[in-house]
Amino acid sequence: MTDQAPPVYSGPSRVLSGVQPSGALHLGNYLGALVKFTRLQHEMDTFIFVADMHAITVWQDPKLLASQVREIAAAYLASGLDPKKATIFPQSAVPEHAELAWVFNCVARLGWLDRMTQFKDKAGKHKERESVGLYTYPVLQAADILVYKATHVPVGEDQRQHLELTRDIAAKFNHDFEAPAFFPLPEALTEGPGARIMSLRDGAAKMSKSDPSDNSRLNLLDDADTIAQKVRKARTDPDPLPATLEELKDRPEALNLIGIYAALEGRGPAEVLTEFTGQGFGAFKPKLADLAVARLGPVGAEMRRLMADPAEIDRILADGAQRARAAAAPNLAQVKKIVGYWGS
Ligand code: AQP
Repeated sequence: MTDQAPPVYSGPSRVLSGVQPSGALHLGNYLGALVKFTRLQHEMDTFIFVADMHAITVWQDPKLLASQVREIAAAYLASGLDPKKATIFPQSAVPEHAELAWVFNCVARLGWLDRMTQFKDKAGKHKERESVGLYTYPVLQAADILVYKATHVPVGEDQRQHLELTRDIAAKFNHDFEAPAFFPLPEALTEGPGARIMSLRDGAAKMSKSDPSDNSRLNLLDDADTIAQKVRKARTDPDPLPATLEELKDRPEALNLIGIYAALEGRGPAEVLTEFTGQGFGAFKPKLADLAVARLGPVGAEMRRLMADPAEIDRILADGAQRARAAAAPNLAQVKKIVGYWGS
């Protein structure tokens, strides 16, 4: 008798990812996520959402939320997402995400969520004061992905652990409900330059929208002078740049700036280092500032142009939401049947 190989998911390849409308988009979001979305839309069926349900896990001003959603949509479009190729939509406009999240809340184990480092980082010392939503955020994330049976998820390195949880939830659902290979085990696409851009003020902290210091990040909507000033003020050290990356091991701020330069130019960091070996930051920073302005300036300008016509952004989002619902609804209907809901 031979052991039978477990069945493997055989549906089509699909990309899903999103960004929260929780503040100004920065270089980390751009390189870690947006640039990848734009590339992947030419390779696979692509769904990109604005994660407004995730955003409200921490307080968001209701008067601003809808315009923040439009701003993220504008950033997607300005980065090169084509609404005819990719389905672009607000998460809250597709209720199937929340419905599947409830099922997954009953599949995921408390012990799995207790291990999530992002919750620990965001909650800090006072986790009992945080919303329940912030705690179960990775479960909703699993539903976001699996309601489309997405197979590939382009994200920054910080999201890797959440993707592992998504795989665990998919595998446990398939196993518990005896629905082998019903859900795919999605792959995190984290590789590539820009997967982990660090703060300009602290080489040990990631660049983040919620960092209270605006000088810690380059925002997509910063003007050229602001970008140049932030790069000039970026924390560094007095030593010249060495010949090898190995020698930057204990100089996280310097390593970060080299990494940013490399990611913006689409080169490897070792190659960039070779070009600047022996030079100090007085010489390197103006070159980095020029490069950042050249890359981010046109994206910011296009975002401003798009945001001047909110009705057109709303039209794109409404169309995307309709297409997303059409893709999600049959999968959710199957889940209801598998779970055994009344009337399914
Ligand atoms: N510093 C980063 N380097 C590379 N990628 C990053 N991403 C975020 N920060 C970096 C990636 O951007 C995508 C969208 O992130 P998000 O808005 O969903 O939430 P986040 O990861 O929590 O991003 P922020 O900017 O740090 O927001 P706040 O401060 O609100 O939590 C994801 O793919 C993420 O990996």
